[in-house]
Amino acid sequence: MALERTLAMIKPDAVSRGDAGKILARYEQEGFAVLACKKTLLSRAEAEAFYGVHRERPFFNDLCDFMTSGPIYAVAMERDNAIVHLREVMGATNPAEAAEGTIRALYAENIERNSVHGSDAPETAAEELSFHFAGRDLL
Ligand code: 3AN
Repeated sequence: MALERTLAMIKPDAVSRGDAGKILARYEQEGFAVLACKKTLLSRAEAEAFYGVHRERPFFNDLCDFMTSGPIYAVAMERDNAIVHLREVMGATNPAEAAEGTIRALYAENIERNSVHGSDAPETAAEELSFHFAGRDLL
């Protein structure tokens, strides 16, 4: 499979606990090359736009509160089969269902404070990469 790009985020729970470096190290061990990485604080409007697909879901407001509660890391990464592989390494959305050894099994507190995000398809990866980074940022 050809090289593919995906967008990861390390969420406020993991950043505030000091786990961001450990999660990034895991991604590097998994063969991801980091193309760009920034620590940033999402505005309310940015969080609502990023998670716009979930606007009608009951957890939308809480999710936006959480995602704006502290800094995140946005990370552009590249690997063979990057999108599917990252989702496998992350584990299930609900950490109670996440397979042993996955990031969410290791780090997530609950289904909302679940430590990491990864794009779920090529179209969303392209959108989410350009949400956080300009093309010239990706090295
Ligand atoms: P994933 O992050 O695994 O792709 P999505 O896209 O379904 O999961 O959900 C986006 C984010 O919304 C999740 N990472 C989680 O923080 C939050 N979320 C999803 N489902 C729930 C839920 N039932 N209750 C609270 N928060 C949720």
